[in-house]
Amino acid sequence: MFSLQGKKTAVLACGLLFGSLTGIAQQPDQLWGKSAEAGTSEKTKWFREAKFGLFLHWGPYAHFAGEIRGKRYYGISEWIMNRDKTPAAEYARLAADFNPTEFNAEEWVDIARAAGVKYIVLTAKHHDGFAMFDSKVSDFTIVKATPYKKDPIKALAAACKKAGIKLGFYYSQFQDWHEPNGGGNGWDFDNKKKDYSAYYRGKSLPQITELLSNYGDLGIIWFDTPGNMSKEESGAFLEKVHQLQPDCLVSSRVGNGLGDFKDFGDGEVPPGIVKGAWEAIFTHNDSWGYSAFDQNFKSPKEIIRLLADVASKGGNLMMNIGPMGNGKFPAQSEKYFRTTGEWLKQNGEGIYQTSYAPIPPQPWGVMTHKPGKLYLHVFDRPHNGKLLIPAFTAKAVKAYTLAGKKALPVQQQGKDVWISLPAVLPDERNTVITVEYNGALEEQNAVPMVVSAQYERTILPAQSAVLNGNAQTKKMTHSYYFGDWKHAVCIGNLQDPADVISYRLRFTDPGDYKVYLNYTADSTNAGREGVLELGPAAKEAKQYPFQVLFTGRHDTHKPLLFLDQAMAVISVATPGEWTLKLRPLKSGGELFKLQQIVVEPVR
Ligand code: FHN
Repeated sequence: MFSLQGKKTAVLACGLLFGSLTGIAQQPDQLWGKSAEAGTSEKTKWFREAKFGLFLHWGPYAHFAGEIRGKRYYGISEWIMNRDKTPAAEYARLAADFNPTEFNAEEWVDIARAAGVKYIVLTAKHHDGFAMFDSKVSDFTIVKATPYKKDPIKALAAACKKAGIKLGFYYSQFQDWHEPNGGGNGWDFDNKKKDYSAYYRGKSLPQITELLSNYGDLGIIWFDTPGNMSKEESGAFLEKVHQLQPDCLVSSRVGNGLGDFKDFGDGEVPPGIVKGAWEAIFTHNDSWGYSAFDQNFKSPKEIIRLLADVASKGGNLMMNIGPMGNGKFPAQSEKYFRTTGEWLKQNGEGIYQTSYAPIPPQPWGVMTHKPGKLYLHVFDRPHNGKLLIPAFTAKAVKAYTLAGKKALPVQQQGKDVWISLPAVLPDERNTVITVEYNGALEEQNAVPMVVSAQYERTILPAQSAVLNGNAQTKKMTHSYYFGDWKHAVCIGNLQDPADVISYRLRFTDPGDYKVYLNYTADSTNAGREGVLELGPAAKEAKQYPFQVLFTGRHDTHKPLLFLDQAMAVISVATPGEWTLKLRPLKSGGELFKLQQIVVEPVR
């Protein structure tokens, strides 16, 4: 039976979210929803083109800001009631102090518009059961249970309509810690006695009806944590939304493989291209709701690069802000989102309405694509200023910086396109270069990975390896405090000498390179021996045996430590193709969990 207690809850919620996603690297053509067209239907067009959304987690937890009943809780702040096991009646008493007198919907939408987001999703009801809108079916609402007395969602809907920004509502359809029959609160209410269907009939479905009836046209209903809902129950929510507003999209977290678009795990970017309508969801710091103790705000550079990375894989980035209890955005959120928007004003053409890159990521950055135009998102300038695009099957015509339209010299030799960069990148966060081409730019997957002395290091990620035998990619999910999930794609299951992983490398510069394995290993792995084999493709490889070191035990609720262990120094005499292979030396337990291989030029 479903039981949600403290930390376990988050694991379970996450398990539900992540369970169906294992092996995503092997599912590039994944579609979702009720029909095969769901991920690519006309209905999702606006969403697929939007690329950047704003998530807002706002409720009484913003007023508590990580501290309740004299106790501080680090980690995601919207879970404070659950972590504290605050009795529902007492939480309601404390929530009565939530009075966001400084909330101004026009100001929020002004920031959203300046940030360049195309849609906003606000928590209408989170797991604490508190409705941030005027609901007739519950008294636990901002209108009836706080001195604020107004409906902020009404104001937000009006401001979004005026600004032409799509509005969506987050709604926790299963977890409701305020209600005896809602999911999640086992500290007040006996889980065994719960009648979930009474809850759906009495509160969730009627509130969904209110949201879809009273706030104009909605872009999205963003369901979350479906718990142990049956397929019929998830389907009833989906149908209710589609019946009331046929164009409104439903998130995949309605459960049971349903929904109009796919959401990946919190803080997760899929390792490669994913086709169809999907979203990566991140929060600006590490908490969704406002926490006074969380200062880990992503810089504009981090947001801009993340946005480009997600777009290069074909998806949207929905980035969250946790407004404060008084109704204002944290100062850093407002500032860094506005700065991101300034970058988008100049470079939005390379983000909005683009599709995934036909060419894999390069040491200098990632790419997005429109017919006839390839957008290079350059994060790192090669030291010699010569940027290489390999596997370019079309004819490059011209190249220029998207911001300022400064022409750049282009040379093409077969499928290699070389672009000469200015001495200093105009935008060190992400300089976008447009390459216009004639002909067809074909999707390329099996391209050797460029390794060059022109960068400080080249990363060979787990997801780019060719796997043999039992080798498998695995997602290692972990958190720091609580619910602030991080994910590392790793290669595991290397148990036997036949479990080999390999990479094709293309060295563009001669010289010496140091090779590091970046892995995590527990006591069952430590002491195992492996061998790295490296050599020019046409010649016999040299072997570099190694022994695995202990780095720590994997615990979902603790930081996961990865070690960079130097394994080999190689001398590359002439540019050309090399092969890298890695395997256990003998049969036995798993070698380690390998996150990436790092190749660093020796200076
Ligand atoms: O439990 C929630 C969490 O509080 C937050 O709302 C996130 C946002 O995606 N969703 C759930 C956990 O995945």
